[in-house]
Amino acid sequence: MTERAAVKAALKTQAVETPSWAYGNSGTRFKVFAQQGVPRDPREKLDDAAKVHEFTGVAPTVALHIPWDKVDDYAALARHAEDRGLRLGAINSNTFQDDAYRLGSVCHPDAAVRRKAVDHLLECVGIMDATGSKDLKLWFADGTNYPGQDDIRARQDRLAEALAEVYERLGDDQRMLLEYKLFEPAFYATDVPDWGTAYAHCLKLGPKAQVVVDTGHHAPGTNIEFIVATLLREEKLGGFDFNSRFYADDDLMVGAADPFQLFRIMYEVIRGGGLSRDVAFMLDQCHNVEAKIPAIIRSVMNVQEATAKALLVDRPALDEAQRAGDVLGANAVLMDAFGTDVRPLLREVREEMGLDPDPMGAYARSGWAEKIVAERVGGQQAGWGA
Ligand code: LRH
Ligand code: MN
Repeated sequence: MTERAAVKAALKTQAVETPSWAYGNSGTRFKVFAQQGVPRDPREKLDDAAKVHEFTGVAPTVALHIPWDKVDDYAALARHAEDRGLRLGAINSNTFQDDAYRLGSVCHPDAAVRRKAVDHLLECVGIMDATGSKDLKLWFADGTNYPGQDDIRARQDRLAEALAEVYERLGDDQRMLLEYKLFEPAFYATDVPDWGTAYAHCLKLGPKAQVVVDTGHHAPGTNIEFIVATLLREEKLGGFDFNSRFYADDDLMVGAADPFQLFRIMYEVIRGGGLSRDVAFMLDQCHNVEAKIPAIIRSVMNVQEATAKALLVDRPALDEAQRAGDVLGANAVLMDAFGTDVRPLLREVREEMGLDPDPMGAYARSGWAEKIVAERVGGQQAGWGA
């Protein structure tokens, strides 16, 4: 198989998971701007996600967030997805929106509050049983705002105890993905602030516990691809929450703020064997001012472009230059790949997949945007409900 054919084959099997909450209204503490045609329930979110998959061909699963996507019958929701060529993906817990969680959830000083939080996490595993999902994604807003507010070590003990109870409940083919975040909403100490803390807890728990790298959750200047390379080497990279940012957890379209960083990350994924391993490529974004479905289509295309460029890195030339200590030569090999216009290659891939080579244009021509604005009148638009 020629290199080009191998690259195209890899791109055809790529799978990007889209987040249900990105189809709903979102914003900042200043304003959540409602948009016409936004889904009112999880089924309509899946209907929109099906359009992303229809036009990109590589977005076959949708992550849910509980309780934002709470329904009476999760098996029926899974069937709704299947009827539209989709599967339900990661189940995201939410222990950050109840008044009880002011001082934390699984790390809260009060055992009754910790019990409430763990019961929610166990409920999410029950939902995974019903939807057939295998990933439980855990992000904790837990932390403190002032030195002395609580005992940093005691909170880690509480976290470990909660995670261990949930770990025991996981089925054989299920896993937990622990997501870290440097700060926000906590502004002094976050209980899972960095990859090291997440990794340490996952190591103690066992093979079904892995780390999620949300690209918006690091201090400015962090070399995220180094973290990716290290977690892959440790076989503890469970997945990504892809987005991009200029400043903090901006949750902008992946690849929009820093396409070179996304390329470097995908290069380390490929170098570390992550494309053929059980690494979940999920989007975690908020489309506060832009049209949501086209933004998600564009985001999937950005992941495809970064992946294609990374797959085109001339590895033998790079290995040789690196071994020879040829600094500029080695850097040039990577920059050549990054500088390659892969859009013609991706158009070919889409045509060979029986898709329109221009997903954005195809979506615009589909009339779906006008259809949902006309039909989705009344009812409560979906959002974070914060
Ligand atoms: C936290 C986070 C987490 C989700 C939420 C939607 O910032 O990245 O992954 O639960 O966003
Ligand atoms: Mn995230």
